[in-house]
Amino acid sequence: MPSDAAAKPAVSVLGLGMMGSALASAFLKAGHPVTVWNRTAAKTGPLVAQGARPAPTVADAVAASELLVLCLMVNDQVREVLEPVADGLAGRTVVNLTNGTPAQGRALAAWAEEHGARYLDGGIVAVPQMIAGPDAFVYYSGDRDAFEEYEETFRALGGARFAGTDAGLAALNDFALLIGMYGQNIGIWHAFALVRSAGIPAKEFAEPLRLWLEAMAHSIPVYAEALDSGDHLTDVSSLAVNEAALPNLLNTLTEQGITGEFFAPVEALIRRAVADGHGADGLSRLADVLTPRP
Ligand code: FVH
Repeated sequence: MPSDAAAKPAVSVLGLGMMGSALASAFLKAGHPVTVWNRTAAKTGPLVAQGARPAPTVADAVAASELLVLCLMVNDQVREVLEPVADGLAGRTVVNLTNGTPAQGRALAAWAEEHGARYLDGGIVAVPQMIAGPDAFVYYSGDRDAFEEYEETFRALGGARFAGTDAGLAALNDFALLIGMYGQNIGIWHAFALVRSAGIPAKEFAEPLRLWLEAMAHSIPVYAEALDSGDHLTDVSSLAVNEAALPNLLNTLTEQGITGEFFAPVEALIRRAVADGHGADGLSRLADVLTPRP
């Protein structure tokens, strides 16, 4: 342990699943005194071997550190776990890195503040193996003073991004990234299903797919500029040309025995945008079709 360990804030990590264990381990490696609690106590073992102090009860974990980091499966469990020790939360900072909706984050913030605690909701943009590495980052939202006080501590996990004082914003940003990922992944699964239907090994197709998606990722800032300016006119690929091509894409899928149930709504969205007079615009216009304004 580094010699400045005593100077670093103590952290209690509650919830030692795959992610909670990675968080606790990263805090330990950064030299923080770490106390750990988990419903199934056996999971504290590997962290105790790394230098963590086991807390037999939630109350012990809350008493041990002013900074409490929770990483459970869902937010209902956060409330279940903290409710019995609510009186001990005054003066603590609760950082909830459990997956949940923005509304749940706001409700937990209000509840924690009622009990005299500062609250930060978090969205972890990493898998456990990425924690503390260069590509990991976490969104935080809620109490700005708490974020600023512990920002350096949070950097033990990876990048620390403050999303705003509205406690719901960390979850909202996190889900926006996850939605981008799931959308891209579902395209990838269709692509593999299609080549496999023609007997092409997935391995052979992986490289062209990777190259194409990497090239297309360059569109992200172009889309952002169009969305922020409201000018979606394109010299790349119009909605009209996509409207004409999409039936062929759908027919190719179904002719190869692959369901078109994911792409049919995509075709419908494009058709609606063209019918609304946006045929000359680029694909970024679809964000407006998804969120119709009054
Ligand atoms: N793993 C990942 O890649 C993602 C990356 C992004 C963030 N997510 C979120 O992190 C939360 C925890 O995920 P996890 O991967 O650590 O999940 P598990 O390994 O299944 O651990 C779950 C922990 O929750 C505890 N737990 C479950 N139910 C209760 C309860 N009723 N009371 C108290 N604790 C509970 C469980 O305890 P135990 O089963 O070991 O006793 C684990 O500690 C999650 O929100 C992800 O969406 C991870």
